[in-house]
Amino acid sequence: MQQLDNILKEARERLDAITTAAEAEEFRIRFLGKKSPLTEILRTLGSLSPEERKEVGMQANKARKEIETLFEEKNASLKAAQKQLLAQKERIDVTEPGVRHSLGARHPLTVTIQEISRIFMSMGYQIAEGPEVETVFYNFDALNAGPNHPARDWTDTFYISDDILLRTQTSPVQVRTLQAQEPPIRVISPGRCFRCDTPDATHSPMFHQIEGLVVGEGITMADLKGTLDTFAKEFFSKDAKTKFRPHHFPFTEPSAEMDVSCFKCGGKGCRVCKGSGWIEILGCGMVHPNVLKAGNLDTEKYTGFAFGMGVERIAMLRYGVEDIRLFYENDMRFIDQFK
Ligand code: 2NL
Repeated sequence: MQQLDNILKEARERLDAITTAAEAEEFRIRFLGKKSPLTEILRTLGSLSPEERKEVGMQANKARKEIETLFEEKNASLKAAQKQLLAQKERIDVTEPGVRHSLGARHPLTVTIQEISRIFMSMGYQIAEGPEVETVFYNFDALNAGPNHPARDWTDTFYISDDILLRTQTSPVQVRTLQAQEPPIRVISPGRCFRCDTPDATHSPMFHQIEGLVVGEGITMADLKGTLDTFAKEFFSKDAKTKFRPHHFPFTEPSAEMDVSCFKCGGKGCRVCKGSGWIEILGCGMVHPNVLKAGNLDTEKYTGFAFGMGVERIAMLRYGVEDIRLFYENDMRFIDQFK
């Protein structure tokens, strides 16, 4: 009986001190488990006299009930406390202001490409795209660049192997179009190009071009001039004037460069046009018969014109960007200005 009293007393004290589920489990094993002192006492009941057995048995069961009840109460209060803690920890303040995400902006090169594309699409052109990793055939041979043409030099071109390279212009896309489609053909090909240039304010080893190609029966230089003059008036201003200067490209004959009257000063001469009143915008010409042949076309039946312009150059002129490298830094303070 004294032992039972001691067990009860100890159990009460221990229960009071319990603060965690692990401690509670430890308690359960120690005071209510198979090897608890209480179980031990119940097991020795057989060695007692019938009166003692009755008395001790009753008291032992009473003690066990009390410990069980106290234990369950403790467990319940532990659970409640834990729930409270969790609720506190995971509390959400629905009145707290949200996190503002800043809106991105289209990149100025994307804006320029989309605007130029839109103008030509409105004239019935289709957009053609092609691989940036090209063959020497599509990048040079098919474009009438002779075997010793300086553009082929490995110091100017990123070669991947003897006959694979990073395209130096988007013309290979146009050659592929010539092979794949029957005239009449009207396509523009915007895309990335690569040349071995040391970066500076006006050079980047990766840059963008838009080329255009028109092939059909009876296409003349007058079509070229009318188309590109219309483009200049749409893109720069309806008052823009154009002029064509003779030039040389291997893939066109005759070839020309087109200047547009300065959109800043209107032709009087300023810093943008370096005092001349004119700004060089693109290169163009009548497609060389050798290029048409590379596209398996009958040069007696078909003629065409082509042009190419540098997207960075046009975007720099238009937005007054003084260093080409700004386009590639992805600094939102720069890009946000074109929203
Ligand atoms: C420039 C000059 C040019 C072409 C690109 C071309 C394409 C084919 C056939 C003939 Cl498939 N020509 N492209 C023609 C003339 C000029 O680009 O200064 N680009 C930045």
